[in-house]
Amino acid sequence: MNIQNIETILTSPGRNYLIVKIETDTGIVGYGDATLNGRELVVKSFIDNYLSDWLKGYDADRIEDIWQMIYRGSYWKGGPVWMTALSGIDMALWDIKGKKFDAPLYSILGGKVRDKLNIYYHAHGSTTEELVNSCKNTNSEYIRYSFDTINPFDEDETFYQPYQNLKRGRIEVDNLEDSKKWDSDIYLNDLIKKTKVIREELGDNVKLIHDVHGRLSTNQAVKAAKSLEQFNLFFLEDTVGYRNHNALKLIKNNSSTPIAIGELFNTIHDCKDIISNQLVDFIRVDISHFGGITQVMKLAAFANVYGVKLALHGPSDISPISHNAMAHINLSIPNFGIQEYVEFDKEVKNVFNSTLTLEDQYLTLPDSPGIGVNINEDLAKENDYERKYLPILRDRLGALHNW
Ligand code: KDG
Ligand code: MG
Repeated sequence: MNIQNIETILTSPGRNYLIVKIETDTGIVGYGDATLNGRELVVKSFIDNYLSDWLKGYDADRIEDIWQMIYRGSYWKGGPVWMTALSGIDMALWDIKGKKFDAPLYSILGGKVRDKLNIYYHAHGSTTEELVNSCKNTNSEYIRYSFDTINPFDEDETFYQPYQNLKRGRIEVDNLEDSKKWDSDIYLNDLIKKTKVIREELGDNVKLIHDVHGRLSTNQAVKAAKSLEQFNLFFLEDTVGYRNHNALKLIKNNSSTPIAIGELFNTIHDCKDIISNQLVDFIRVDISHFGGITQVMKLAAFANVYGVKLALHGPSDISPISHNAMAHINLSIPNFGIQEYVEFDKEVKNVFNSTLTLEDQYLTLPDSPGIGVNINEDLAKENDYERKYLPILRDRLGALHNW
């Protein structure tokens, strides 16, 4: 079963997604997700200009060998562009393998160890009242809350926090120069106050999650984890920048707040030390930037040795193909923690016809073969790419800040 053709389809049904399509000489076709938010054209060019011709004629069954060829077979490797391209190809090959054996991916990965998956819901508000209402409106057990903070010294200025739903999660700017303002001290005070109110208003049993987005200094992050300890979070995400592993040591030594990190990691080497040193409780890599199904399965096995659970990154800026692939993994590994999930808009669902179902706060998958997403290619091609970026952040004096 040889690879006959590899092509990319860049589509924008409300936001940009890059699909990898692999055709084989048996007629079986597989689809993968190679979307890198705001840098889609670079990944597309890497696949179209380098990887596609290289892999034509290769045996599509040899997924591990192809993975090693793209990663180890090249002197230059790693990084988000490289690993997103590799992830897209890897997913498409697993889709082909499932279709070849007429089996759902979870069955090929070892079979189900659970029947369904729980997810967390996103709540957001600018004022405390809006935020509490948004949390209540989720009607769910697991809530990831985020909020905008009004600058107390200038009420016309708001410090924005990103959150996930298709509209708001969409990258908002057309120009790389466009920036948003940020102040970590003011945000940190607001975080502690708002968390207290949410816990009081929603009671002891809801599981609360907050994403700091790496926007705090080490000392501020320690203070956040310590101060929030009394509110019993399910986890606190990305307290500090992604390579600051020593800071995680300080955070862990100073509080029992569960810690999550991982969406910016690209290989197992980025996180092996924090896992083996027990500096993280939930590892949340992004399947489409971390080497696809092949590498996430290896990470899951490694993390399981240390009792670390998976809470994979599941924003709306990766496509339903990634969400389906993650569900297959989560159904078949012992150390599933929780899944981040968003309901996609109708426009997206029309292009990506997915078998993943959300019902009563749980995700389930039927036993259809492969990853389980059919692409309406004609519709995908009608939705032209729109150039958009994530905004950059500047502090109140104008200096660049971690996003
Ligand atoms: O493109 C950036 C988003 O994927 C990111 O802001 C989402 O941090 C995120 C999360 O945890 O979903
Ligand atoms: Mg995050």
